[in-house]
Amino acid sequence: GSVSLDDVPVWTPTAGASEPSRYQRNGKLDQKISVYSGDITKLEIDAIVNAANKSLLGGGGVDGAIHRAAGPLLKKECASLRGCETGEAKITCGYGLPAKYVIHTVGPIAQGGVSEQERRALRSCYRNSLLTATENAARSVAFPCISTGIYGYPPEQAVHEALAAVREFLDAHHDKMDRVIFCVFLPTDKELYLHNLPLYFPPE
Ligand code: AR6
Repeated sequence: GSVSLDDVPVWTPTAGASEPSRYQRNGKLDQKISVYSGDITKLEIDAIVNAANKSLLGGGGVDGAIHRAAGPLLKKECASLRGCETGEAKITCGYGLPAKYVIHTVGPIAQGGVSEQERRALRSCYRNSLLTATENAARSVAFPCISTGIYGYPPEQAVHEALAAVREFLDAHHDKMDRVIFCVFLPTDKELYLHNLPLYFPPE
């Protein structure tokens, strides 16, 4: 079955402590971030992000899982989009998914170390996906760990681009976004996110 966001706990910098705390944003309290371990195709959410390739016509990894779960109409709409550049994002309906929309973004391919251009491109994937969401009134978004599978971007570097981009976006467009879910698939990614979140969302 699918997973309601009501059942996805909000992350706090003091998880496990008796008093729930919230990270500070311009002196105000905030609770919008979650780390969710599992299959992104199961989430009942406004938008899931797809780690696609430039063709937008499907592939392996999370892209393959999303296309399988959404059904053939997704590929049909994707074909009409005529591809997507690295670092950019395009939106479609969710079709058979419990998510209303799919935001397709194309991460950089990392080969033998990460260049500054690749780092910027990965950051842009997160920023442009969130911008595309808000342009379509999507107020809850789930991200996979873009580029860290088939595209070979080191997960321990990618996590910083993901967290910095989301923090920056929430600071600038706070009123337009309610929830951002980092959907991790590997236990090692869960550890990386939980370890690094307090750097970007420090406790009050
Ligand atoms: N839910 C959430 N995360 C998942 C799922 C899932 N169902 N399945 C895999 N992951 P990847 P990339 C994780 O390779 O590196 C495709 O062929 C996975 O463990 O899917 O950006 C595209 O068409 C990893 O942490 O994406 C492109 O050609 C993360 O998703 C290329 O792969 C991303 O791994 C894109 O490569």
